[in-house]
Amino acid sequence: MRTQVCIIGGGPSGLLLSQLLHRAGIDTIVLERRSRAHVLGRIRAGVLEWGSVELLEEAGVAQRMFAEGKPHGGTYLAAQNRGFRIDFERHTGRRVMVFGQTEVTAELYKARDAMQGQILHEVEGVALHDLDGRAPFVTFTREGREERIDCEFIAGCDGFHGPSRKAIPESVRREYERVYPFGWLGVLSETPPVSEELIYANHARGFALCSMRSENLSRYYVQTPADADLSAWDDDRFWDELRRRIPEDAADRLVTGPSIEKSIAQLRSFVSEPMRWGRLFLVGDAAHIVPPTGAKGLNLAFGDVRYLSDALRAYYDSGEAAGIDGYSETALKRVWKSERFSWQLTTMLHRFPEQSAFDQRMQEAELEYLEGSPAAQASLAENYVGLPFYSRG
Ligand code: RFL
Ligand code: PHB
Repeated sequence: MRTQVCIIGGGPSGLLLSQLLHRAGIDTIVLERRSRAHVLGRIRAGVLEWGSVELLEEAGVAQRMFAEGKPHGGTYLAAQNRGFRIDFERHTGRRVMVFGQTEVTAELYKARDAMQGQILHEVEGVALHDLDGRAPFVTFTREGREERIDCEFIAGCDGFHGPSRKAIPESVRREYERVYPFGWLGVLSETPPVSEELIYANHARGFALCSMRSENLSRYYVQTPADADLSAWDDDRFWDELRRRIPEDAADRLVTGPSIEKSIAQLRSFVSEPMRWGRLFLVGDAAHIVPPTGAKGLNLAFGDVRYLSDALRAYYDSGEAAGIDGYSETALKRVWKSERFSWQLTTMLHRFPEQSAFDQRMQEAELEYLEGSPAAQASLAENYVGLPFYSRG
């Protein structure tokens, strides 16, 4: 097989890149290790920056998002039962869109199918070759047969555990990492959300988050120790714990019900540099991970997709290579700013096992400062709704 851009990974990054390139007349093949049902069964992100919304619009997959998604003009932060609101619209003139990653991915699959996009599922043993030459290729096994795709570029959209990042020689790669000493236990339930907007709660028992997918689908999280055992968390224990950590008025309103999904995610900050090596470009979670506290992971991934699709379009339209040559540097600037924001919000809102009395006071002071300072609120809002693309800073 032959294509212009071979895309490894059929998650949101790989599918969106494939869709945008296809609309620009650039041929792609997507290789995905899992079945489509498995990819669509993963419950992940819920909040899209407006820049992500616009990119999905440009890709022609925004119709259902605009019909069913909910724009949010602010969010609540709470500490020890007291809450205050950060008004995104007042501080930035912008909003975010609450619409699940699962739905975004489903819409992307539909659009790729409608355009006869090639997505090969359940491929095994994907390996990348000759990345530093002019003729890279990818090998893999499908239905027991060895196959090969020759291409001009490879986009590594294969998430944190995929093979693409590791195909960059260790002598070239630099990795930066912080693993947090806790995880998030997430529950999805067919119940009305407790609040119209999200609630991020700092509490002595640990962080909690109230989010949602629709009028009758809620997504809640509580901080757990890093080694927490999912089987020890039945629904009753989860709801009890959540109720204790959120402001009393919200706890009184909370409607509980059976969980329809429950999982634990470890929290991590991670960046691998560079994001380009030869003819390979890393995109999304393959290159960087943020803790979910700032709702940045999927949005950062889509930011990479925007930079890379612009760069490849310019290259194929007019031979202009500045975009692809500068991809890593341009993308990393925005990545590090989102890493900073996600780390800072995580540090401000979670209980750390080794937290000293001093650390505790710092957290309280930071939250009080935020509550009282329009400048601090504007800064949080600016980061939460999404930093600009192609800015000079
Ligand atoms: P993905 O989604 O991991 O997709 C990678 C795909 O590559 C496939 N793959 C392979 N394919 C072929 N060969 C191989 N050897 C392969 N190895 C892997 C995988 O099967 C998969 O289909 O990465 P991508 O596309 O870069 O997308 C990134 C996002 O999924 C991720 O950043 C977000 O989900 C993070 N995230 C959030 N981001 C937000 O912007 N807002 C949020 O509110 C938000 N909440 C979250 C989150 C992530 C969470 N978890 C579980 C980590 C909440 C949670 C709980
Ligand atoms: C979610 O709805 O899953 C969600 C929302 C906000 C976050 C993280 C996750 O910061």
